[in-house]
Amino acid sequence: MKYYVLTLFPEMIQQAAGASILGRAAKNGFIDVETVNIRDFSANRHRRVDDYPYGGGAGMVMEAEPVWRAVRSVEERLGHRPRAVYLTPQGKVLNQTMVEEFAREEELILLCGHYEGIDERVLEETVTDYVSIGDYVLTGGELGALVMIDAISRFVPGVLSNEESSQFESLQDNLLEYPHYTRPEIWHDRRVPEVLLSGDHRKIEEWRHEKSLERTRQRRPDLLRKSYQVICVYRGGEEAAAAAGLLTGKVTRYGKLLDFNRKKLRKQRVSLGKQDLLLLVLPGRQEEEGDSESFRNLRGDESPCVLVWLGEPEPERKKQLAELLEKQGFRMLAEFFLEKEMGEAQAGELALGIRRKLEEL
Ligand code: 6GU
Repeated sequence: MKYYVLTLFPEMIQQAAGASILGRAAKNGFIDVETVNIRDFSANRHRRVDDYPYGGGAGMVMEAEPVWRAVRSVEERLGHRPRAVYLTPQGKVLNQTMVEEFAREEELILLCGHYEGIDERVLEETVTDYVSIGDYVLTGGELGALVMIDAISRFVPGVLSNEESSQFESLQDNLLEYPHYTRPEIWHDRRVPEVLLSGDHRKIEEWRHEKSLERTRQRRPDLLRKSYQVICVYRGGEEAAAAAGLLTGKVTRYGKLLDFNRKKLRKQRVSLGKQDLLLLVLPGRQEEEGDSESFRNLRGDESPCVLVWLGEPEPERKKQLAELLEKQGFRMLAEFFLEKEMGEAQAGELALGIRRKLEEL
């Protein structure tokens, strides 16, 4: 990832981006943070880049021309126009899904304003994204740019070691992380929870999920409305089972996989709630048993539903299944069509697409 940070305070960026994990990542060539000093593009012999606001009022406004020239200098060197983010409290508040989406770019321009802001006209001509890092006001965009660089770089391959990277991200499920413990077993008369010493991995995972939910309820109840338990229902051969497992693991830490090749499962009622997401993975080629028969016992309560087809189904079948699911209480969020074999990268991309859809709810 290559970042171009347009700023009046390049030292501030270079200092922070040169240390710790970001510094190591830059040294090893996984990221590159280049600062572009907007003052170098001043049209003024005093290197001034700000002026009084039309209409009066307090403070100064950054002029359009130096900012425009600075952006153009990057675009001309690259030969294309990368996404250009303006850091501002008026932007969309940064979250993990946005971070992962930005991480898919090759280059990013991060434009830092100062004073009261930047002349609106150059923003209209150059900026593709407006990003805030929270609902408070900073003296400039630099800390916002650094927050973005830090959060995005964690998703650039090679930046984190295996030790540092967590396969499952806190916040991936819009849940807070469960509590952690290390030795000693007793400290200040406080014991490590018994279950963590049991060696029973299923029980441990269950306990952690419980604790995550409890903690989120206590500390960030606002997140729970955006948190979904993923129930992945699949039918079909090995490709379907593999795709379902891979995809579910990328969308959520705490998913449930239901193998609907098993007749017993198809016969019993499976009910989903409002905070459950149905992820239905199906081969495009029809099974002997029709969809209406296979899925008639699936019930939703306005539950969101994502269909993943492995291979293109008949249009008529697609329509009928969508109708059936809506009738049984599901809201169709999205439909995806894949080749038979799903790879890591494709699963990751699809998982991000699904989480983005969930966030739009
Ligand atoms: Cl990204 N910039 C500034 N100047 N203030 C902010 C911000 C960014 N995010 C929250 N407040």
